[in-house]
Amino acid sequence: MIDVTKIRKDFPILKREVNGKPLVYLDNAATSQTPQQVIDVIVDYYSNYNANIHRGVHALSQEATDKYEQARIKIQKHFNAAKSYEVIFTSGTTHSINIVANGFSSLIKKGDEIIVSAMEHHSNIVPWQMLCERTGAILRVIPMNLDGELILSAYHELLSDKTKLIFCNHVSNALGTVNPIKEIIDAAHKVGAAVLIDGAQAAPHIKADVQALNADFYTVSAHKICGPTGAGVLYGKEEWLNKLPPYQGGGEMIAEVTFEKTTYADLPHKFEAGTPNICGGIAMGAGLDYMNAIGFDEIAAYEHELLEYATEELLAIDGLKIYGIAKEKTAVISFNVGEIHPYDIGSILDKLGVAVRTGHHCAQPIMDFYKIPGTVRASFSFYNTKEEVDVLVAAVKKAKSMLE
Ligand code: C6P
Repeated sequence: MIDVTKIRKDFPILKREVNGKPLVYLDNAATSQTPQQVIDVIVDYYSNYNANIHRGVHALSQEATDKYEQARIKIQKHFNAAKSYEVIFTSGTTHSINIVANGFSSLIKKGDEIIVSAMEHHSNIVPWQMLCERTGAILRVIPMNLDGELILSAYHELLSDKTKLIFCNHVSNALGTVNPIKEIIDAAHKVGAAVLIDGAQAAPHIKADVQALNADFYTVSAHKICGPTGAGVLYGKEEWLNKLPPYQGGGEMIAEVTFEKTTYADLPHKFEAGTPNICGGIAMGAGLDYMNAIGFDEIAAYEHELLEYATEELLAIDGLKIYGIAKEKTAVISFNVGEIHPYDIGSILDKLGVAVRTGHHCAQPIMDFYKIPGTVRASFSFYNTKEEVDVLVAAVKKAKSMLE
């Protein structure tokens, strides 16, 4: 059982007010808040051992290198990667996906097919469209139904020996749908295609096991799992990471450089050119430590309770429609009230201290599918409470009465 009162004391930001009202932070799908334990790790890094890594023989550099590599191992263990060098530090999911999309330029040819799902974030659409433009490959889309679930029979029909790559999020950021990625991966492997799972929205709620899933690539952003912005990882199976060329050239990713020829460093350094976000990587490990100490099963159970409660309370509001009612969902509620523009509701909610995201959520194809300009998205975390749901519901009612 989660002790939410105790947990909330770990998050200094939750004590602040916004527009004279206590902050009710329900924009966790955009970025999670940071517990003091992670803030302390960041302060400790800059106060005590800030140095460049893998380069110096001096004590600070050694210490920073050790902590950074320990964080890599923590992340490896959390996602059950077989090898620590299958975990590549990046600046986040967008960077991770672009490493793979660019790498596949040399492995994809004209007429090959790439499949994405209809409910992807732009980060998991645009890099593949760019890859198709470069190579002449064809992009196919797994359709979804009105409940916000992928139509798997259509996916199976799309698969053929032309299919080379599949891209699908584990959890949709705009709808909260948990996709059946194991089935998607297994079917892709039967036709010899590789699969990248965008885990950005799953990582805060589900402890993914990349070996059990048999994912070829899995991407994560630190800032959604109690860590800092500008950090994240790309997990890739060793065989795939060895096949892909480096994404960026520069320091630290080389074995040997001459003007005639450069050879590349082994994994993971081949994909980690330049000075990385050292503190960010270490703090990402601390964020996972914090969440693991609470327990992912406990987090999922508690957030499910919040989801059920909030869904019931919001649906009691006349004219409120929820987009995304999949059987498997994380605690994300995307909604509109009558014809009121989501931005107008979001602005009034903000005046009442309630932080939600409004708009297309970087997933315009989903909004086009529902023929709406956007939604109001309330996304919950393990530090939210039922009392905060009540504040949200009262605020939506007030917004409705003012705008209708
Ligand atoms: N979604 C949201 O409000 P970055 O920005 O690289 O850390 O993550 C991009 C990204 C990729 N995939 C999914 C499924 C995502 O949800 C996100 C980020 C945030 O929904 C900010 S746009």
